[in-house]
Amino acid sequence: MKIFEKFMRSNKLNNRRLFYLLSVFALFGIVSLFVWQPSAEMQDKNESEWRIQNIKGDISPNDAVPATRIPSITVSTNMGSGFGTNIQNTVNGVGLSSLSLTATHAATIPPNSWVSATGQLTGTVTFNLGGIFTVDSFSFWNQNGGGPGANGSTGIQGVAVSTSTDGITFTPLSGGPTSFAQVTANANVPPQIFNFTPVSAGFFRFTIQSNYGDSARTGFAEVGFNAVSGNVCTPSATVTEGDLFPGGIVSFGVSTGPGSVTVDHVNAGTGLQSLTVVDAPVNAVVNIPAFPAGTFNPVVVTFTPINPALPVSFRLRAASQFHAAFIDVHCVITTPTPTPPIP
Ligand SMILES: [Ca+2]
Repeated sequence: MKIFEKFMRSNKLNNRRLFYLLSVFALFGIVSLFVWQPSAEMQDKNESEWRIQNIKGDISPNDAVPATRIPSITVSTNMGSGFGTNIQNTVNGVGLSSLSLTATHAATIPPNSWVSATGQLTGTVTFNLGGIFTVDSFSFWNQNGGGPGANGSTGIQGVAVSTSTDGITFTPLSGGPTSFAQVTANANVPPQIFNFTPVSAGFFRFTIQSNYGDSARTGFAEVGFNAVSGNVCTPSATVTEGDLFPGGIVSFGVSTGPGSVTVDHVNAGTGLQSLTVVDAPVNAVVNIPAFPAGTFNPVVVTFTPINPALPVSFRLRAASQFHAAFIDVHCVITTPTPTPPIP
């Protein structure tokens, strides 16, 4: 427990804070008992000094959240997790000075950041936004000088960013970054903020290609995504009889959500055989996901306004073998008209 003793000597703590810190040590210690023990993995001096500090700056993920930061993101990776870290530490706000997209992040330590399993330097990290949002920027805090690698060498360098509406088919993010900056500072680090053309997305993915020299692990501290407020409309949908045998209206359940229309064939008959856009959509890019012909499962159609200040409308045609329905989708203007200045 050399690190603990060093930590205790170098900090003048009142009893209350000491109790808090000891509680954190106790909780974290159970998980990380083995990784903090001397071992072959720990012989790297830089990494063995990855220390517990700046806990005071951490906040609870349950704090109130500003409207623009997408609040409930889950994340997964194929790179494993090292040092007792958890990939959720990169989206839950722990380590941030506030739950905002401009907050600073504390020095990276195991409870507030994520590093890969040993040797897993590249791979993917996939963020599930918890719904379809129109996203026009994200804030990224790299693994910093807090460690485990010295001077932020564990941080992500080369990266490709892609997005998806269904979590299966990913498309490169137009105008997205191809690298993240190295962060040598180890306290109160501001984010890198990346702006891009608004994209309708339910998922973001980082395909990590390199780090800044740590031969053992790659990691980062936090990411936050900015949802464009006010222009993700929940449309109205009017269902009318289609162009096949009567019975189209009752064959399909139709519901709407933010930026989406869900079409669900009743659990009988021949199922959903085709789903198409009729004529050119007005002011929208419409995405119809692939689905197995004859499915009885809901199919979620998503759309993004081309100009968020203008109305959207388009018509879908859903069909089974014998019945069809037209679904007219409308969004009114959702961006408030600017108030003229008072003379
Ligand atoms: Ca964090």
